[in-house]
Amino acid sequence: MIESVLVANRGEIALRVIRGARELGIRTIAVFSDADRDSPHVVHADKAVLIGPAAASRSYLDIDKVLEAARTTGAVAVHPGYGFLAERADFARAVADAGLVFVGPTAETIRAMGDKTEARRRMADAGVPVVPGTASPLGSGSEAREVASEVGLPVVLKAAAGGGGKGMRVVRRLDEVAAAFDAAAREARAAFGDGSVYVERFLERPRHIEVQLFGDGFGNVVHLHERECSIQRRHQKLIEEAPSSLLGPEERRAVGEAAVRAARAVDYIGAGTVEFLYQDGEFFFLEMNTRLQVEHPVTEFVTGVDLVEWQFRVASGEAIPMRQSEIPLRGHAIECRITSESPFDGFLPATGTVRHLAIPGGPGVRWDGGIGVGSEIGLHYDPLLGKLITWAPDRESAIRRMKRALGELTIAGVSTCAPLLRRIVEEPDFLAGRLSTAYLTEHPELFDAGLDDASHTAAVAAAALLEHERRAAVPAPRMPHGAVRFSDWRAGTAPWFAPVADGNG
Ligand code: MV4
Repeated sequence: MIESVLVANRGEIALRVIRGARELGIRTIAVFSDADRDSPHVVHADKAVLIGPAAASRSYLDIDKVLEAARTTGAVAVHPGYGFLAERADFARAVADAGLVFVGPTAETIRAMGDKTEARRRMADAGVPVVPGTASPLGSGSEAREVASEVGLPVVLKAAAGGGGKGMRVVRRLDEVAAAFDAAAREARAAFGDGSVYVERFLERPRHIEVQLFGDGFGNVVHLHERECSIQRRHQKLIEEAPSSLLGPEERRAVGEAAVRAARAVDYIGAGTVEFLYQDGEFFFLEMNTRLQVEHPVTEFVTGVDLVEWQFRVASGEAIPMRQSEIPLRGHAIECRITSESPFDGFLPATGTVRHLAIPGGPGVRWDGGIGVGSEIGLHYDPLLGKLITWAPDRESAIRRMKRALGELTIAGVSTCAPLLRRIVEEPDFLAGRLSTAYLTEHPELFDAGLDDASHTAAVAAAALLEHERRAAVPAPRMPHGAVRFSDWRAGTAPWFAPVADGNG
């Protein structure tokens, strides 16, 4: 087993990786920016190195600073987490060139899968179904038009260097294809420094299915079943689950086998994910992500596998400890991403200091967070504060458990998307599993600020506490604000009106 690891990340994923490493007896080294001096990932690591100012470009994205920290601390491995440098082939190469172990696939695999047209070619060659479209970047607007008339409208133009929905352009009329191609190429050059654009047939209401993969470099490649991530907003996932409620055993086997073929085609080592679009009984390869994903805990819940442990084992030269047939699929898991965004205010990024934190617990509940009381939430980094994950024997009970857990969650001091999540887990289409990537745009009513929105809750709570203090002439007990609903409120009946002396505070 590797002796030490530098975790080149921050927030909840840095903490998740540090926890996994510590369980294996691996010495952990955190890196941090000026903005993260007191962050949980810094506190939990054996050692922490300040690598620069708050701006990510001068700290978490600075390859030289990260490698320098690895050198001065004697780290033997580097775990990139997700985001930041995780899918930068030049970083994986630099880590290897410095004589360190990169906990992830080879630089060549990362490079090949980062080029979305090369990925399509490699997958098609390996017999993995891809969305009908071009196998290489388009040369001109008129070529784009020709391809569009062959594959049929609507089509989508995508940046070859993009991914994750960045720079996508849907075109519904043949006479608009050429102009859209020019605009997409310009945008791609500005965003990625590479203007290559390709075309695919556009699927209108697909579901997003992704398969968790693992390879070990000894010829063993397994999948750990699928996740469904159909509840997204502007390509940001909000809720993920495992397994998908729409696949039968036969389709599950087929999509798993296709993902394994995909991984074998690129000699995949470590944890990876193949994304598919599923529509009308057919699935198509979309992208391959060469990292551990945000939503990996739902897979851990239903398989019982610790994916970070497997990453460290494989990076240490061990084989995958299970055969395909031994990987369980048990029950159902759901993950809600808790972000510092105001859902009823156009998802405006929210800032503030975390003043109070109540973390849900109990059977089948997991919290992967990266904040503590006193954490200052700014605008320098991704708004993900933490993830709430629940498991139960079936989907319905996992959702019931999520409802209960969301009710226990309080993050005071910064607005979060939790109030929207509380609505989704009660919405009939979500409960029935009627999901698609268009779910949120098809449910605008979820975004109506209603009587139970955050500011009403806060106002009612404040009024109730003031009244309590006035009547009782004792300090008011703390109260989980997630439990307060305007519509439930009755003077004198809520639990926080019980006398403090009874121990109900
Ligand atoms: C598509 C598509 C429909 N047809 N490609 C968005 C994220 C990026 N990974 C690819 N995306 C899509 N590609 C074709 N040919 C629809 C989407 C898409 C989507 C995909 C997954 C999850 C949510 C989505 C939301 C809107 C669009």
